[in-house]
Amino acid sequence: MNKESIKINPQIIFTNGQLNGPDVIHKKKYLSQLNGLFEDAAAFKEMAGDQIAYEVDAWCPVTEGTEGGLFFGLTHLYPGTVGDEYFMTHGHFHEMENRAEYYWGIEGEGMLVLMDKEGNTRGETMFPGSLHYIPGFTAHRVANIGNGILRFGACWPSDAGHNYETINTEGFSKRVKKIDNKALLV
Ligand code: M6P
Ligand code: ZN
Repeated sequence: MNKESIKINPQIIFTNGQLNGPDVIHKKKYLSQLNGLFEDAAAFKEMAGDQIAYEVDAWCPVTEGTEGGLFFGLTHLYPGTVGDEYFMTHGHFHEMENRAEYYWGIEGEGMLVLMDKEGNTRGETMFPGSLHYIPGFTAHRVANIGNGILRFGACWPSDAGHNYETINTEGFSKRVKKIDNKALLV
């Protein structure tokens, strides 16, 4: 085998749940980028917008939009609340609405919030090793309901795309809140 035919693959670091490699992209989501998503706007305004809410390491081995390919991501969601609502990912439907996705828990405690097109919302608890099938036509968001960082993996079709607009305008019909020190979907 000649040198050119040997490829350096990304590496999952099992000790800290990160993904490394020359083709891995690292994205930071600042709290300020989640403006308008939390219920308690006053509490949100009081918080430092330049704090990082979550980070995503992603490997996209084919061009975005390619039919038949797969993307892989690891998300690191920091703990915290805005008012009584847990830190969460933005959440999205897929642009190609019928596309499904897998999530799985790696570290920490989370709540996966799933909402169908009729606005019916349900939750699944995430923990190290939990596996979640997100069907098509289903918006998905994750809240960190623990005291430490929440890390989870994701695998989705390369032509799925992200539709954030519907969430910006309509949101999810339920929120993950800390009530009497317990996480509830309300
Ligand atoms: C997972 C995948 C990604 C997504 C990321 C953050 O890693 O679903 O596609 O971008 O979580 O979620 P969001 O895009 O909703 O902020
Ligand atoms: Zn998705």
